[in-house]
Amino acid sequence: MTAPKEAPKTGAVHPARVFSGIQPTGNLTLGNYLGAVKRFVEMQNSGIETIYCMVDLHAITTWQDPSDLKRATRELAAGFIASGLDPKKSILFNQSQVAAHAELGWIFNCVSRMGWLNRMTQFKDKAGKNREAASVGLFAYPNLMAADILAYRATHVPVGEDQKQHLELTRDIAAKFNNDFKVDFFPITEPVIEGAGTRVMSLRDGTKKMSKSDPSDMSRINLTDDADTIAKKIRKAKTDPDPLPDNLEALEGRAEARNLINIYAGLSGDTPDKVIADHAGQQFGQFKPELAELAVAKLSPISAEMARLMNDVTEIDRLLGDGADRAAAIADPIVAEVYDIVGMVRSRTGNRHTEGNK
Ligand code: AQP
Repeated sequence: MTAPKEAPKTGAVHPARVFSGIQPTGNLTLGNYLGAVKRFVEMQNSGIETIYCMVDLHAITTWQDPSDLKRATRELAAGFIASGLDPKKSILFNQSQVAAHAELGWIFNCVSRMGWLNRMTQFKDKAGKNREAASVGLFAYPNLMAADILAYRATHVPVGEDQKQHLELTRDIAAKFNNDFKVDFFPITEPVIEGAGTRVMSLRDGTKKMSKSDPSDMSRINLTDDADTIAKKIRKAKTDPDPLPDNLEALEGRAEARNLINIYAGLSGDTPDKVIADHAGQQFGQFKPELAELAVAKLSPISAEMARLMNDVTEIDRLLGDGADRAAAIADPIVAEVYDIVGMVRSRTGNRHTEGNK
């Protein structure tokens, strides 16, 4: 992609800054990798300022065992670095170490509207039938996500297709804040949803997104899977008996087949059009081993590097602490200004937000 130079217009010019996050709720999946992490790396390498976060405060909107959460956070950091994120080029940290996220999240709880949150399909999906038992945090999740992004006045957010609605809400919150307080403070953030991997589907059901928390491990490829497991999951992936056609239109109604073509394209860097043209006429018995070989070639070095990094969690914690210091240095003054705009008196000696007081 070409590096964006500045944010979409709000009046004020905001320099381009990229923010995105992933929940440490289990193993990174191929969906997270193709839809998000691979894009994170491309944006980092295009020279824009990039900030990437393990959103542990988001993770606890559904139950997480505390020791599993710590391990998953460190493993996610290892997955980021093994996939090509460089802690010297990007700011990498876990959300709870930077208080500005929770602080701005509260402000946005007071800006955002119940009616807006009621329309969020992710809440409906995740809360299921028993909405009364869902945490308040799960309902307010998109407000905290808006805070994650806007605490850095980030202008561009690379995500998978499933996060589009939440990003629209982030734009609505930014616009309402600017309007309510008669300021031109927050940029109207641009989602970056590009490429073949923006919606990777379950290997067991081509109409459901591949997800870390799917009860079936066979539904997803984890970045920690070994070569045999990856090959087995692809071999057993649900498909249909027909051969591959020579164009994408002819895959209409064949969700599982379309998903495997997209995965191949995401991993190879080719377009789905080229992948289908190259494999036209093949049965899945032929196509699946080729896909498995490609997936193992791309993912095995990542899983090996993750395992190596996980041997030294002290170093991972050090990197996260360093990233959090750098993140706080950007976010704290922004949240200080927000508090001032909103009308909070900040007079405590040593208060990290006092500088923003006018
Ligand atoms: N299947 C997917 N295809 C493309 N992109 C995906 N992403 C997630 N699944 C797919 C993208 O990964 C980023 C991080 O997602 P997240 O962990 O914050 O939450 P999620 O979207 O809810 O991901 P999961 O895997 O489904 O997690 P759980 O199971 O914990 O809810 C986002 O950019 C997302 O678009």
